[in-house]
Amino acid sequence: MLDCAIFHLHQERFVISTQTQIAGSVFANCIMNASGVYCHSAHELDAVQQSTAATFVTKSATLAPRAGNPEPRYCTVPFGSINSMGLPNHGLAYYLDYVSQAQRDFPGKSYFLSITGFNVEEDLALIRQVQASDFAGIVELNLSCPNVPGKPQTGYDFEAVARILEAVFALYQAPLGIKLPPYFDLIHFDEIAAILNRFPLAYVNSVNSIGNGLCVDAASEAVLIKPKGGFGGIGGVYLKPTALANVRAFYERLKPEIQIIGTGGVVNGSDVFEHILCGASMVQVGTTLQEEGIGAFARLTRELKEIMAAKGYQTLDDFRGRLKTL
Ligand code: RRO
Repeated sequence: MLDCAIFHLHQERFVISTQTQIAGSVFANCIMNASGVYCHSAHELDAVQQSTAATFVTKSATLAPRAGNPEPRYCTVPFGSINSMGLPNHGLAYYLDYVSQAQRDFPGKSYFLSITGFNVEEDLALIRQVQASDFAGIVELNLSCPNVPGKPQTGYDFEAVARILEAVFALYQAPLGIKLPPYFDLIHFDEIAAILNRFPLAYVNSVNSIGNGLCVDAASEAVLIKPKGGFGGIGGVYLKPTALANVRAFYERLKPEIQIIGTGGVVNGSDVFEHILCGASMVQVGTTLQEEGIGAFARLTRELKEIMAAKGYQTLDDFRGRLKTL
């Protein structure tokens, strides 16, 4: 079993576990998909289910299905990816049905349902639909989609974040986390963390893609994706230092009840290790999963365990958050 592999190191037997917990739910592994990758259709979600991933998060669901932006809208670049998908999804009812079936098929497993509205009324309508269902997992409210023309990223409007969370938690008391955009200024970390600490959030997921980057093909002298004149969210290797900074900054500022999910720039087991060292309790994989496919979960888990074995760590608690400063 991958989640309790036995490593032989210096003649000693180590049982290495990558088990973790989010909002009281136990997961056998700490690596899962990032919303947007392998989670649009039942077929893709089945593949994540059948892999060594901890669990899955769905594509961010809106009230009604959306086709998203015109193609091409995703492109791989040497150090990552650019996307302007524009929230293509099958609508909340589709993902609620899928999770409901998964809950029946695998009792005891917990799933993440990502939702996003275009204003607070839509957020509340989504939440009411979740409440009216048999959903028993963790809701992730996406406050950071960078790719809907004319719609700003909510996470950069701190007053809007406060208003949304006040309205949402007045209605919903079950486990709920938020997906945030990357922040780049220490004062912004202080300000947004002070707001988030007022709410019973289960977790903060940092980070979404770096919004509105631009990748250019010099040969054709053109942009790589069609929507918004080529502007799109940047993922992959480019994202890792920013993602780690956000995980660390929130780990240092949020009350301990608010856990951190680390997302951004995970290519190998060391990247997963670094996210956890900075304070993450779960690590999500986007661009690498898109490029490598579902086998990425087993490889990343094996590589993380090899690092843990070499360092003599048996559980994530042995090193989570224990980043040293100089
Ligand atoms: O669908 C998208 O364009 C998208 C979303 Br909702 C998101 O949260 N992050 C991203 O990079 N793309």
